[in-house]
Amino acid sequence: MTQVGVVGAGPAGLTLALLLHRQGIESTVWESRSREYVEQRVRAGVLEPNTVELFASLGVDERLRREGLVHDGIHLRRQGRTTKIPLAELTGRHLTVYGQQEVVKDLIGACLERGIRIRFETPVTDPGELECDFAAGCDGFHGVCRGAIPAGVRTEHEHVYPMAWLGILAHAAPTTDELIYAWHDNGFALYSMRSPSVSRLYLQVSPDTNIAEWPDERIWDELQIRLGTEGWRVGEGEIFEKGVTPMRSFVCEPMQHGRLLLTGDAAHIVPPTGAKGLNLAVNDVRLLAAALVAHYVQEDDSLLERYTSDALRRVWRAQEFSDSMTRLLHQLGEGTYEARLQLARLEYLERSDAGRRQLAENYVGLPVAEDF
Ligand code: RFL
Ligand code: PHB
Repeated sequence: MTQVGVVGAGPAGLTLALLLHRQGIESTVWESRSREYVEQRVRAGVLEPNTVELFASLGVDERLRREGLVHDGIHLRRQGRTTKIPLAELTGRHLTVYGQQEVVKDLIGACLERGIRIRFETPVTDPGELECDFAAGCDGFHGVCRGAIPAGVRTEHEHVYPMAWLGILAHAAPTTDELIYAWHDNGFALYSMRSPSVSRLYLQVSPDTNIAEWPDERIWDELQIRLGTEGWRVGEGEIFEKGVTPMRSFVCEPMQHGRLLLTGDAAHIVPPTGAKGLNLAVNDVRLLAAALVAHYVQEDDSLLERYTSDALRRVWRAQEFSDSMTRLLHQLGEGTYEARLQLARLEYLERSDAGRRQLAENYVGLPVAEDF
C-alpha cells in the first residue's frame, strides 16, 4: 500500500514522486522498462526556465547547471536568409539545452537517494489494481492509464501530420551557437546540440520512412542542402543514434477520472517543433503535486477537482504554438499556395519586432507566476 501509485518513470512520473516526497507524501513508481533503457532513451533537449526552476527547487539541478547549454536565442532560416529571435532580449528569460536522458538520470538518482521506490521492469496492466489512494498515469502516449478512463467519459482531440522527423546524434562539434530552424523546399531541418562535441539534428521525412533508406552519407548531404548557407556548413562526424518520430497533436479530456490522474504524454502530445512536450509534462506534475498536497495536508480537494482545467490551459496554449510552428516550417504537401503563405509569415518575422516577440514569449514559455 502506498499513498500515490505512479505509473511510469519518465520525466513526469519521477518529478511527481520527488515533489510529493518533499511534502512527506509517499509514492511508489512502477516502470515497464529497465533503468538502463530509460536512462539511454534519446528524446527532447530544450528546457524552459519554468522547468529548470522547478528542478532547482527540488535540488536536482547540480549537473544541469554545470553541463546544460544556456541559449539566449534561436535562428529561423529560409532561402539563405537567417533571422535571430533574440529570446532573452525579448522576454528576459533564456533556455537550457540538456538531454532528456540526462534529466531522467538525475531524477532517478535523486529518487533512489531519497528512498523513493522505483520498480523497474514491472509493467502495470491496470492502474485500478494498484493498492494506493491515487494512481498517477505518467506512462507516456503508449501507456495503459489513459485507456482506464471509460470511453464514454473521454474525448480525444487528435491531428496526425503527413510527416515525421528523422533525428540523429553525432560526434560532431556544432558549427552554430544557436538552434537553427530551417524552412526548405525539400522539407524542414533543425540544427540542435547536446554538448560542445555532440550535435543533434533532425530532417523532415515522410511518415512511412524506412531508416535503412537513410545511410549516413544521405543524411549529411540532405542536412547540408536544407541547412547550409554560402561559405558555411553543418559540422559532420560519426552518427551514433538514429530514429524516426511521427508527428502528432493529441489531447485527452478530461485528464482525470475518480482516483486516476493523467500527466504528460499520457494525456497529450505535441509535435516537437515547439520543444514543449517535456516542459508540459513538468507543468502538469507541478499542478498535480500541489493538488495532492492540498488533499493530504490541508484536506482541501478543490485543486484536485480543478486539475484538468488548470492543466489544460497551458496544454492548449502549447498545442496552438506547436501546431503553428509546425505549419510555418514544414512542407505540408498542400501546394504552392500554402508554401507562399509560409514565406509571407517568415518574412513578417524577419521584419516585425512584434512578430518575433510573440514567437519568443511562446517558445520560452509564459512564467508560472502568472498562474498559467
Ligand atoms: P515518457 O517520457 O514517455 O515516460 C513514460 C514512461 O512510462 C513507461 N511506461 C510504463 N510503465 C509502467 N507500466 C506501463 N504500462 C507503462 N507504459 C509505459 C515508459 O517506459 C516510460 O518510461 O512520458 P512523460 O514522462 O510524460 O514525458 C514526456 C516527454 O518524454 C516528451 O513529451 C518529450 O520527449 C517530447 N519532446 C520534446 N519535449 C520538449 O519539451 N522539448 C524538446 O525539445 C522535445 N523534443 C520530444 C523532442 C520528443 C521526441 N520524440 C522522440 C517523441 C524530440 C523528439 C524527437
Ligand atoms: C532537441 O534538441 O532535441 C530539440 C530541439 C528543439 C526542438 C526539438 C528537439 O524543437
